[in-house]
Order: sequence, then C-alpha cells, then structure tokens
Amino acid sequence: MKEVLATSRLYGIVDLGYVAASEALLCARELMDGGVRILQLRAKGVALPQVEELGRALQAECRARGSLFVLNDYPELAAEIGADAVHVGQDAGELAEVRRMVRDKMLIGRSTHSLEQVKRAREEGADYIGYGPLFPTATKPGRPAVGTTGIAPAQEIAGEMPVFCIGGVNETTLPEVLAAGARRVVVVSWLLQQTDRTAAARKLLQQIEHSS
Ligand code: TZP
Repeated sequence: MKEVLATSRLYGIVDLGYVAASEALLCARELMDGGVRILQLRAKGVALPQVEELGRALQAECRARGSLFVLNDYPELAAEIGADAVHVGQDAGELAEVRRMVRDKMLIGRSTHSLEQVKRAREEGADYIGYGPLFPTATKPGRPAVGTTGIAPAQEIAGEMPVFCIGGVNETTLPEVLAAGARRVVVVSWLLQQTDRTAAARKLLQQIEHSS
C-alpha cells in the first residue's frame, strides 16, 4: 500500500456532504474508474454505524481494485474495518497516540495548514499529509486559504513524505497549483459535482501527469 501511496498523484474523497450515502459506493467506483487510487470516506456528522457500514463497503471495493482506502477521523473504527489508512486533523492530538489505536501497518495521514505543521507532521512520522486549503472552499468553511506559494517549501520540508495539495483544486485552478510545484492533489467538491466523474478524474490525471 505504501507503493500506491508513493505513486498516486490524484486523491479522491467520497464526502457525504456532497454525495448521498446511498450513492457512495457508485461514486467511489466512478472515481476509481477514472484513475483515482487513493480514496477517502469523509462522513462528518454521520452516525457511526453508518460510517462503519459504508467504510466496510468502500474498503472491500478498494481492496478488490488494489486501491488504498482511507477513513477520515476515526482511528479505532478504521482499524476495526481493516482500512489501509486513517486521516486525521490537527485536533486529533499526537500522532503517536493515533498510532497506538491502529495496527502497525496502517498508514496515517495528517491535515496541515502551515509550514510549521508540515515540519511537525514529518517529525511525528506521518505517512502523508494534506496541505491546504490552497483556496477558500465550501468543503472546509471558515478555514483561511494558505495560497500556492507554500507548496514548494512544504514539499521541501516534507522530504520523502508525500504532500497532497488540497482545497479549491479544480480544472481551472489546477494549472496554477501545478505551476507552483505541486506533485499531488486532492480534489473533493469539483469532482463530486461533475456529471461524468470518471471522465473528469481522467482529465485531471492527464493534466497532472503532463506537468512532469
Ligand atoms: N482539508 C483542507 S481543504 C479541504 C479539506 C478536507 C476540503 C477540500 O475540498 P474541495 O471541495 O476540493 O475544496
């Protein structure tokens, strides 16, 4: 799974703020058909039994395709359902503590919003980070945008730890993000709102792969 992480440049999120629970599996398939190989379930404010049910279904689908499944926010549940990774925010405390809640081999991703947090995530041994939001985004209301100038320094500080640039990335902003040096991106609302998510993901991947 480390290899999938290291080689993936487009990270997709099935966010239940945009997709009905009944559509989550279909949506995951559409994104993965388009080339997404890291897929997260983000289910803010959803009851835990439903997160568990969906998480199990998405984990099975990802496993069958050799994709990496990430559960947002719930380390213990992520371990229980056999997720490949858990993604946590700055409010989740020390990563050592998160690591104690999960299996040894499980990957841990951390959200970062500043270069200081990137440095800290590396020191704590995060397996990857999200860096952003680059632009203001309705998916993370109230979180100030960090812009694109920190992308190159963030990747420098991160070293081998993969950096996924996130927040307001779409077909229009992607060129600016890539020009700032981004190697990997997360695209949430823009992809989820496309009529043909598979074609849209494929197109983003082509743009990314063309950049270097
Ligand atoms: N963390 C930083 S920005 C963000 C998260 C989860 C949301 C990004 O969503 P979108 O819709 O791609 O702007």
